[in-house]
Amino acid sequence: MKQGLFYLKYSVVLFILMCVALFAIQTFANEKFDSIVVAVIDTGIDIRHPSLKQSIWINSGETGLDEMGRDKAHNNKDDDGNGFIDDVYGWNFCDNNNKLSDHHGHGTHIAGIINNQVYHNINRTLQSFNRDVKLMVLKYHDPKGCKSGVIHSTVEAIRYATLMGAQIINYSSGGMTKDLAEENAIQEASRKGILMIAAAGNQGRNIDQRGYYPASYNLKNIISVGSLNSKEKLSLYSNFGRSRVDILAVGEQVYSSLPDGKYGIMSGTSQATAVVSGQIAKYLSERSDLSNLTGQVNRFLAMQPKNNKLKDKMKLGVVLKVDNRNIQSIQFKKKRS
Ligand SMILES: [Ca+2]
Ligand SMILES: [Ca+2]
Repeated sequence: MKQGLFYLKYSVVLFILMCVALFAIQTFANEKFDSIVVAVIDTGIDIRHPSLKQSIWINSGETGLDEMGRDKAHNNKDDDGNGFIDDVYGWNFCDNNNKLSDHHGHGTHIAGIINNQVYHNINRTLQSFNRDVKLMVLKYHDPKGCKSGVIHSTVEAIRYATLMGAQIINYSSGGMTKDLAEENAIQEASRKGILMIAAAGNQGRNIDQRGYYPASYNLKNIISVGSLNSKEKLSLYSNFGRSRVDILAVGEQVYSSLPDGKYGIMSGTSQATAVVSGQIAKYLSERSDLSNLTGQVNRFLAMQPKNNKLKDKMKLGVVLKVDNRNIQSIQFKKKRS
């Protein structure tokens, strides 16, 4: 009888423990972590592109209804007091408004590559965390012309990304001009733990000898990216440098989205940069703790396969391998370079 009572008690305790464990697993699985936000400083993005529209960042301070019942997104008011009126998806620093159309194609292509790394490589397990990756649209350049200069727009865009809490800034551009305001803005982003993934440039030269900015600023949050072809050889156009280029990734003949719902191929260190941003965003989306982003990303970079033939071309001796498709080379004509 006593033994029977013991087993009954034992079973009840076991049952309770199992319920607690199941509840914990369920809670863990359903927990929604904050999104990883990648600020794409570029020529704008086609935010209605079928492959991108689900991934565009939304400023929650500019959505919903205001006290007069108007939609905050279109009420011509700075509802969140960040200094920008109706900045729902980002900001156009080229013309200082909220119109984000991409008249070049470069920004939409870059956004698609980042998005592809995240959503085409999904392999979620119970250990994975439930984070989205969102793209903040920051337009700094337009082939039709801008009211603001390229560097000024870039600096303002970096400050916006820092203010609005992006974790990663993708900057698929650059030039020979060093700029103190730009360096300070990236340093401020670094103090907030924000990473800056920047293109090493497309002049086919050694940037250890003469810099390419922002890739070449000596700041710990910058990851500068050169380009490889599908055979894991340095692209002819890619800049390189044992101390100033951190990593190489496939940047040739990359297939991605283009404005008006189209798709196409472009090549450049711009594309390689987007591959790295996307891969890092994916890695961070699977982490529960986002403190010390630089440390986490260094661990991620150390995990990448080595290629000794390329060790004179970059600092970290690592290569990110991704799928590469199709043929064609379109170089982005950058005003800065
Ligand atoms: Ca605002
Ligand atoms: Ca508003």
